[in-house]
Amino acid sequence: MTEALEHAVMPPVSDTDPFAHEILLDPEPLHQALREAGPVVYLPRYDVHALARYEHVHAALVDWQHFESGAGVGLANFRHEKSWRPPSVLLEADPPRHDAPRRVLREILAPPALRRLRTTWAALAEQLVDQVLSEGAEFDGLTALSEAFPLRAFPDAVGLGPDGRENLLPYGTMAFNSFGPRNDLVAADAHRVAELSVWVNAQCAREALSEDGFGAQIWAAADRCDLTYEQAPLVVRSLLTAGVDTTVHGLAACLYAFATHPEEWQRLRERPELARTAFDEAVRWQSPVQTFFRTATTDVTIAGSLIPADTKILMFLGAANRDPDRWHDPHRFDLSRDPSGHVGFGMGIHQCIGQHVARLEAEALLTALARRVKRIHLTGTPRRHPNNTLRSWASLPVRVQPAA
Ligand code: PQP
Repeated sequence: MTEALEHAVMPPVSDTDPFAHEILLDPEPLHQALREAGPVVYLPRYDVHALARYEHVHAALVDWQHFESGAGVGLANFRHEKSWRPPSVLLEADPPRHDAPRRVLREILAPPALRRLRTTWAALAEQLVDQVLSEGAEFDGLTALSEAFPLRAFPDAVGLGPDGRENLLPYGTMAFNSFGPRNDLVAADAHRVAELSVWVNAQCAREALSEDGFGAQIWAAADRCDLTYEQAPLVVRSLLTAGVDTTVHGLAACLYAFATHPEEWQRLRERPELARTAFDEAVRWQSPVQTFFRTATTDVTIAGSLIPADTKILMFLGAANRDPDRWHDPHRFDLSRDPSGHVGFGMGIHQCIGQHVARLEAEALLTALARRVKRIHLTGTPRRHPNNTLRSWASLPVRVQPAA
C-alpha cells in the first residue's frame, strides 16, 4: 500500500449499484465481477473505491492509519454529513479515543467472562428446541430458532428491562440499513427512527439495566474511570445495535447451510465439537455482515490505484470470504476446512468484539439441535430480505426429522 503516488494507475470503473435490491438479494455475481475487474474498482454512482479481493480487503482492514473509521463506516462521510445519531464511540472512532471503550467491552465479552453464560444458554437452547419440536416438525427456522434464541439469550445477558424488546430487531435493521446510501430501504424505516432511538437510548441508562448484566458492567467500568460517564451509555447502545440482528442472521446462515448440506449436518451430529467451526464456516460462506466502509486519511494507493484523501472505500467482506485466490473451493460450505482468517468478523483493531458471544449462542443452539434432529429439510424456497449491510432473511421454511 502507498507506493509512489506519481505512478498511480486508473482503476477500472463500474456503474453497478451494490445496494440495489436485486444485488443485495443475490450479491455473488457482482462479487465475482468486482474481484475479476481488478484490485480496486471505482464506483462513480457513489464516488467510492471498492475492494473485493481478500488480499486488499484484509490490507485495508488492518491499516487503520490510512483507512479510518472515525468519519463513519457507512457511505456517509461524517466530516461533511451529520450522522442520524451521535456516532458510536467504538465502531465509528479511531485510536486513541477508540481504545478505552474497546478495552472495557473486550474484557466484558471475553471468553472467560462468558463462562457463566455457557450453562444458562445451553439449557435455554435445549428448552427452545424442545418447545419448537413439540409444536410440530414444520416451522419457519428464521423466526422459531434464529430469531427466538438470540432474543431469549442476549437481552437478559445485557440486563435489559422486560418492556419494548420487540424494538431490538427493528432498531438493528434500521442501523444496518443506515450504513448504506439513503435509498428506499432507509426511507422505509424513516418514520420509526425517532421512536426507536428514544426507546434504545432510554435502555442505555444505568437505572434501566439490571445489576448483573453486561450493561451494569459497562457502567461499573465508568465508576473505575476506565471510560467516561458520557461514553458508558453509548457503549451499551453499541451492544443493543450490534447484538441481535447479526446473530439472528448468523444463525440463519447456519440453518440454511445445514439444510442444503445434509452430509455436513451428519458430520456435526457425529462430532458436536465442530459447532464452533461450523459457525465460523457459515459466517465465511454467507458473510452476514456484507460490507463496511472506511475513509482515506491521506492520498493513498492500493495496488497502484490512487484513493484520494477524504474519500470512502467500500470493502466487500462477503467477496473476500469467497475469493478463490484465498480459499479452496470457496463456494462450498465445508466443515473440514479451516475457516479462520475469514473477514466476516472484520480484522485488525475493530475486529468484532462480540464474536465470542455469537459463537457461544451458535454452539448452544447447534448442539441442542444436533442432539434432537436427524435432518433439516427445506420445504420451500428460503426468502432473503434486502438490507444495505446484512445478508438477511425473510423466511427459512423447514421440516425437521426428529432423531430416534
Ligand atoms: C457488525 C457496533 C458494532 C457488530 C455500534 C455498532 C453497530 C454495529 C456493530 C456490526 N456491528 N457487528 O453502534 O457501535
